[in-house]
Amino acid sequence: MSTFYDIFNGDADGICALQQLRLEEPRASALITGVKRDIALVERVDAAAGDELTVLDLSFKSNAHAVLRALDRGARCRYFDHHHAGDVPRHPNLRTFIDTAPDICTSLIVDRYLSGRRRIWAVVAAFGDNLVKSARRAAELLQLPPAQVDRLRELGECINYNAYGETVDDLHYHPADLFETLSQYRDPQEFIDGEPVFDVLKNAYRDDLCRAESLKPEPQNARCAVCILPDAAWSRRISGLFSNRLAEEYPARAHAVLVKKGAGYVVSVRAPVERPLGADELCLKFDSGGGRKGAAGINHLPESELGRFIAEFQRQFSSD
Ligand SMILES: [Mn+2]
Repeated sequence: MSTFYDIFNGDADGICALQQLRLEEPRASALITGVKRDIALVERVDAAAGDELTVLDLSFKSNAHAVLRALDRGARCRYFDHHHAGDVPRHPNLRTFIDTAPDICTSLIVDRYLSGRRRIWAVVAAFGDNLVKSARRAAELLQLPPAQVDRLRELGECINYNAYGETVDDLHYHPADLFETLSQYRDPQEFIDGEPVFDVLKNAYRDDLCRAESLKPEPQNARCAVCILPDAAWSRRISGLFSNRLAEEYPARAHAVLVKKGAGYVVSVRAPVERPLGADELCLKFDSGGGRKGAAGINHLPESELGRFIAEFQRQFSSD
């Protein structure tokens, strides 16, 4: 007997994309998902001939090897995504729907695939992926009243928030469980109005953010701020969203958010929004550092390197 596998990112975009598909094509399937940063998920599937894999919101590049292995064994695969894909091979059993345009998320790709039949979930997802303009454009096509659009935004942000953490133990809900709960609702408004899980996420998101905001950034001037969060699940859940908030609130300032981990820190650096340069340059000065010009990180900064990091951070962003 063949098995259906739904393999999806645990964030709002992955979950809502699957919601759209399964409302249109209901089927019992094995759910393979994880925290947002777990993107090599296809390798967890032990596919056999006749199995069907649906992959959502996971970079093809990070899963190419596992997809090819499944295809070699005689499985079929449908692949929807918006991240950098690398080389996508041609194979009679592989259908890909990949669009890396910056204003597109996976749920909007699925929306196209379904000719807009479950578009309201794509609105939720696009807000979750912080594609505010795209979300509003999709909402306009549905002629939704502004107050409802605001609620869909909050829902998208809460589902997205739930996916942040180092492992699923940090999360409030395993993304597979969250999908199962969501899948009982055809209309997101009913989930918002009647589902206790939504209130849990909304309150937890607010609490985590309050905790982070109560910690004063440490060495600070007009150009840069460092914030150190403790070794705790709430820190790991909120650090990314907290960094985004700081960046939006202080667009002229660079931010480093450090989360304590064992004998060191996990570091994320955001260059000033107004001048998104140099974050990669800074992080590459440290072992396990890397990233892009505007946003970069260091996987493990030993405690003994903290002083050097702060000095380099200030040097990077304090000069003209
Ligand atoms: Mn996405």
